[in-house]
Amino acid sequence: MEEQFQLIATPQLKSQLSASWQAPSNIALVKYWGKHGMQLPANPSISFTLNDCRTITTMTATQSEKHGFEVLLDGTLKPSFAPKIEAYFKRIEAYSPWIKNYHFKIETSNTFPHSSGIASSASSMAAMSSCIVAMESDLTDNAIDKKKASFLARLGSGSACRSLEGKLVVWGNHEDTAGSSDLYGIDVSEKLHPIFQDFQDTILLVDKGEKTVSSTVGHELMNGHAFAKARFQQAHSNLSKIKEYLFNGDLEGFIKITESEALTLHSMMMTSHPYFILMKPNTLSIIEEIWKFRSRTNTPVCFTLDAGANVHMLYPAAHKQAVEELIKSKLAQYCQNEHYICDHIGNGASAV
Ligand code: 2P0
Repeated sequence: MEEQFQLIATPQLKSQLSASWQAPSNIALVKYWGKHGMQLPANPSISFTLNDCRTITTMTATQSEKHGFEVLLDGTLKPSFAPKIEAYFKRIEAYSPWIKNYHFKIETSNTFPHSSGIASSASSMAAMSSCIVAMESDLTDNAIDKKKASFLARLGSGSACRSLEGKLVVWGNHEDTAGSSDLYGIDVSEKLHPIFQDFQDTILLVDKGEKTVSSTVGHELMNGHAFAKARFQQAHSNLSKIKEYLFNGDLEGFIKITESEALTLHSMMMTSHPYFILMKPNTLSIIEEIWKFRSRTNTPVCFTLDAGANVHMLYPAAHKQAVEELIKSKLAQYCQNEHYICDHIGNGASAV
């Protein structure tokens, strides 16, 4: 299967190549937590593609005897990014061997604050993979292959493969999802009900610091986890259910699965060995306020969590004002410096 992404003939090299792409972050509804082999997910996941939280990357490749790269964030050299990018280049080299003949300058910037607790790995790996695929298309004269961009992004960071397309993406083999694959994300937004098309994601920044446990370690702790088998099965059935709700416009069903998935993700962390907690007291205070508000006003707003303390509030655009009032009056006080980011569903990666 992987072979389909291997470049067969060595293309005629050009002395210089360049590409500029942007890619957004995404928020999982059914969570990826656990992996095996070369970045293969233990269970399928589904996510909304975001719009405003993006990474913009320009890559310039100069033909060289020696492969290498330098990476700049907002114009400043970032040697600390090197190990992750080095590992990425090593993994993708089998599929795009021409990269070995170039030195890369990687210039990147994020639209969201660097230290916001929002992971930039999904958007940055998706943006970088888009650049690689765009340069490859320049070399081979083939059309830009977004599926390959998703495949390469996965090798950089699993969830990144869901950031190429909008608005709703499934990653991982799933019986009920035609065309689904462990190797790349697929766009399933064609049937997305209108009520979800303009969904908002307001990210309440409870903790902007570095996480105490990385996602990579968290994934590893699912190996041998006492509840792993049941959890992976549950993700398959939750994915079938949530797709049905997303396609037929069932907000109530959507809320149930989304919130349960967030709490299940964190309960896996709390029951792994070693165990850990990424939620903060303010995370729970916000969740309680959202539940109180929903039962008082019937507003279809729910929460989800990433691997961190921040809370993502999901709701239809029609309820923007009511939710904004709730945030200002009750929730902002639980955020670091009262900071939150307003985002919404978007369309994935594109050239800039
Ligand atoms: C997700 N997360 O589905 C889940 C839910 C966080 C919580 O995928 O090791 O950065 O690079 O493949 O993709 C975060 O893990 O992990 C993640 P790697 P990744 O979005």
